[in-house]
Amino acid sequence: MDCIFCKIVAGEIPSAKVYEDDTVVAFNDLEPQAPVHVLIIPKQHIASMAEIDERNSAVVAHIFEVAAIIAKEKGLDDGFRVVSNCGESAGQSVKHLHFHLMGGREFGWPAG
Ligand code: DGP
Repeated sequence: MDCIFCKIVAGEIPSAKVYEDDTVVAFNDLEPQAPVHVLIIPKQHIASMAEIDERNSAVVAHIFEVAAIIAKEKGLDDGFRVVSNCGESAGQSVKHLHFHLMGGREFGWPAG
């Protein structure tokens, strides 16, 4: 499968990893939109949030546990944002489920 994030999981493409365990990996985003911008992804290929169901939803819960760990490690005590773009109109460019963990600046709402 020609998936950039599967290649990062496999170590075929280098990344600046900040966390890894049996089911997920987290690494710095190549085009950071905030002082802290980490992508947290499942090692298993899941195309997007639209493919989450009762068989694979445990990994999403785990990703949120990992997000809290990384946010603490990065000192994001004032707050942070976690976003998953799903589908073209939401701006998803990589078709492997990922959550953007961003912090270190003020964020507007609603997101544009
Ligand atoms: P999205 O647009 O929500 O699908 O986010 C995809 C993000 O992935 C985008 O912020 C840039 C990042 N990205 C794309 N290719 C690579 C890569 O090869 N390495 C890293 N670290 N990030 C990447």
